[in-house]
Amino acid sequence: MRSVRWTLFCRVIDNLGDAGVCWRLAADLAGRGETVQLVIDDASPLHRIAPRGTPGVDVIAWSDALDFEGAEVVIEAFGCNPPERYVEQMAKTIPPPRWINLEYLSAEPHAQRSHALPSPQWQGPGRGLTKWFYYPGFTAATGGLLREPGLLRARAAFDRDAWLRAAHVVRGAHERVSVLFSYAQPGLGAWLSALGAEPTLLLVPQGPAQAEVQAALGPAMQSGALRAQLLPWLTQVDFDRLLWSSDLSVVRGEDSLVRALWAGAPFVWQLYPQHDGAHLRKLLAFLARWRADSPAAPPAGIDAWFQWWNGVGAAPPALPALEGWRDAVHGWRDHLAAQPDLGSRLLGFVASKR
Ligand code: TRH
Repeated sequence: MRSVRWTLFCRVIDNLGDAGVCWRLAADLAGRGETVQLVIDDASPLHRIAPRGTPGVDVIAWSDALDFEGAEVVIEAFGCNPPERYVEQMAKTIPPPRWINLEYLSAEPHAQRSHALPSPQWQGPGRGLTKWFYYPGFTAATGGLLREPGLLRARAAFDRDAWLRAAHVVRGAHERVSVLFSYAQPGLGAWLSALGAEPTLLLVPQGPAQAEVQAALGPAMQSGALRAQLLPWLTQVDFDRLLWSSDLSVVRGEDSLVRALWAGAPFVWQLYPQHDGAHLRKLLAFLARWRADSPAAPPAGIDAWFQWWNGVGAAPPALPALEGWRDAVHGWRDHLAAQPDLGSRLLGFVASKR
């Protein structure tokens, strides 16, 4: 089949997630034989999470003087507004490219309502074009979740101890592994004490949690039966494997959330905090979707645990048993894995708009 030429625009607003999602999508499409140009205004996150790039993806610096060079599909990530001159050139091209606005992942009802809606451009540089809303999501009525072909097979065949050894991590025979990829957490010390009730190796990827863990544990980097190890930058591929190695993870933005789901181990999601509380509405919608769709219900105590990680309540609640938690993650993961992934749905969507 002929490959489609895609141009994907990305602006880095904060953290790693904007670049992380765009890179994952670009690499996923390229892995399926597509040709992708990723136009990004700040490539520094990519130097950390994808330093060697991947065949089929060209990374290009964002410039207002960029020319439209005949891409068949133009994606702007998170309403980032491609340069005016570029959009003007898109509008003058016959046939014009298909233009898609890739939105943030959410389980809230608006994602289902707005997915795949057209936004005809009556004015501005793109006058005459139609921009399509594309909402990732957890149901068949949305754009789905990024899941590269073969990901779950690789997950099932994964050898955790071999990967940990190669990453210079030595796990004690009876230690469980926990991963902490979080924003600030004022109650972190209490959480570390709760985890330290059992032998635990806490692995902390790059981010603000590293300084917090160091401050809470001191130079010994231990609390009870917990010991912590800070990690260097990992490629996105290895970041997945880190989550596959974990018995209990804390993840933060939308991209690591999806990867924690595919990892299939108990996890907590700390959302990017917003002053108007929008993150809590988003969290509740996520928990409700999980409860509705997983054949094994999340155990009692899960909601309180997720809420505590998102600023609700002073002391951390009791840690729910990991077995039931794992079953509930597996149940939802299998339900989600039975649906087509985002890349497949996007290819179908684009083909239907030809
Ligand atoms: O970095 P994030 O906190 O991004 C967030 C979200 O995107 C959110 O929507 C946005 O509003 C906010 O930023 C400003 O978390 P997220 O989405 O999980 O992205 C992290 C990415 O970084 C993910 O692709 C994994 C990658 N990563 C690596 O590949 N290697 C590493 O060593 C680390 C620490 C991260």
